Amino acid sequence: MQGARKRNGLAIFLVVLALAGAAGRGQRPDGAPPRLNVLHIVIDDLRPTLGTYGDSIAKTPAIDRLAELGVRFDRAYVQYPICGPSRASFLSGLRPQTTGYFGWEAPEGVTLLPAWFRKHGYFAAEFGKVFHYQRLLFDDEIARFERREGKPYRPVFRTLNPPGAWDVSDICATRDDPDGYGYLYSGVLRKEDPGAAEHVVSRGSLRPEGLKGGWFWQEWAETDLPDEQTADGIVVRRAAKAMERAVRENRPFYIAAGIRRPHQVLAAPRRYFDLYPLREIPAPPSEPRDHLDKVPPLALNFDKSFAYRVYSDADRRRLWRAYYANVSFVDAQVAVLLRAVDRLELWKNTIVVLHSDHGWHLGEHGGLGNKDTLFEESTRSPLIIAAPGSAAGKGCPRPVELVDLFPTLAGLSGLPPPPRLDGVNLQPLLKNPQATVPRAGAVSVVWRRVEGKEGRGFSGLSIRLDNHAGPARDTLGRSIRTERWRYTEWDGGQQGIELYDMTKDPRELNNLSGISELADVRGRLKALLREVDPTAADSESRIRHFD
Ligand SMILES: [Ca+2]
Repeated sequence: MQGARKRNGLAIFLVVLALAGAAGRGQRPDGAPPRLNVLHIVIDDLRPTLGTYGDSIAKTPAIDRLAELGVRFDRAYVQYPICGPSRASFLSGLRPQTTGYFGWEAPEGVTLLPAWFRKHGYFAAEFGKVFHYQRLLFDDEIARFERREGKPYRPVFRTLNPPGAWDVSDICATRDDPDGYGYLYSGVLRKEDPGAAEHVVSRGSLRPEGLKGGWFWQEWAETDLPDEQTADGIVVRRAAKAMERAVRENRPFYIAAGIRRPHQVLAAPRRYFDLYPLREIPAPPSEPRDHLDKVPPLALNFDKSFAYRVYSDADRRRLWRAYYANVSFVDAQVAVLLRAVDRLELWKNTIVVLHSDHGWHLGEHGGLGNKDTLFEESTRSPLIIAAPGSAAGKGCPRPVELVDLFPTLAGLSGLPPPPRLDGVNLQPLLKNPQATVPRAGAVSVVWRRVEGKEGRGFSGLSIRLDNHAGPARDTLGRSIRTERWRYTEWDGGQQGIELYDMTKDPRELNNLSGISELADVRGRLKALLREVDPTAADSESRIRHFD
């Protein structure tokens, strides 16, 4: 009897174990197919300077390989070309102007992508910069304490995730991180970072005269660090280990790896700089200098009077070289993740998605640096999605938005969408990249404050306005990109309109908004902007939490 009871107990235990295993692999009781894992690779400030996007100089074999395994979206746009609001948007599936939230922390009262997967039984983990994080600055209590104690200063970071969004949230850059080198996340390789400084073998910077603040200050550094001792190298290796763990534990996973480069400082191991001899970096293409005459002042992130005074062509070639070097470094870190997917044989049941949080200016339009404009260089992101059953090695010409990621990843994984989302499910485009989607344009916005005869953006630099703006108020620039056109309104059009024919003028050098023959096109795009972004009809946009 006792033996039978034992055997029965063992049988029950084995059945429970089997059921638990089935549930753990994401198999649902209704016999639906197992849920797919998600590997979400978020790169910081990466414009599509990638081989697969047609850049003949970039050496990016890993990302090119990913594109061969999935669909490359050739017209993917961010909803806000600044880290914090962009990430808050694609991780909530809502536009900043829907939530009224344009800051660094997650919007309140919304469903977040990792939390949604977690709620549906997934193991959700982030490594590196996925949500934005906050550096506790020099006057932080800990830093003050360390300085008082004579200890070396190392920046302390904390994630701005809401509690409970992830099972594991490891930004790989904490003061006590056992692997160290997290401080290379620092915006600047400060003298106070002795560990960073001693690994820098060469450095350079561009500091434009007359432009205060760090907005146009471009800095790069060649280091002697092996990849695995860089912050991004640590991020991807920990993410790979987390995938291993989830597989071992039979849990479907949503794992996000946030790679910090090519964000400033453009610090990467020297061998990546060696891939790009300066003599092989071409001079940037010239621009008609008068093209800015037709550009509204708020479209730039500096005053027009600075145009063509910021960087020389020689400066820009050095900057491009550093950017390319960092892109190849990033590519090598992506390779670590893809090798883990190979090794764990995960391609059959895993979605791999890669994109940036926005683009980056490298001196276009009279010397723009950074982001925070509505031009193509700032708003366009690479986006590659490789999912089981998706088309492989195809490019998709349809305009899509990062806010589409939430419904797409949920749909691919067999999860219901949360009740409130702004994006559309891109699954039809993954099957057939030439299919049509429910909307025909991608919308991006930026904030500007206007006061008196001046405007300001994130950079804080004063912009003289053509039209007197009156009392201080917050406004938005809103831009819609279709396959052929880009149409942009500043302050509902009061501060100017732009219209570019992107097929004939991909560098946006000829603003056609004043051409009367195109009045119909302009009117159609104005209506389409309001259709995709209903808040555009409301000139008094809700703008909260900006500081
Ligand atoms: Ca960024």
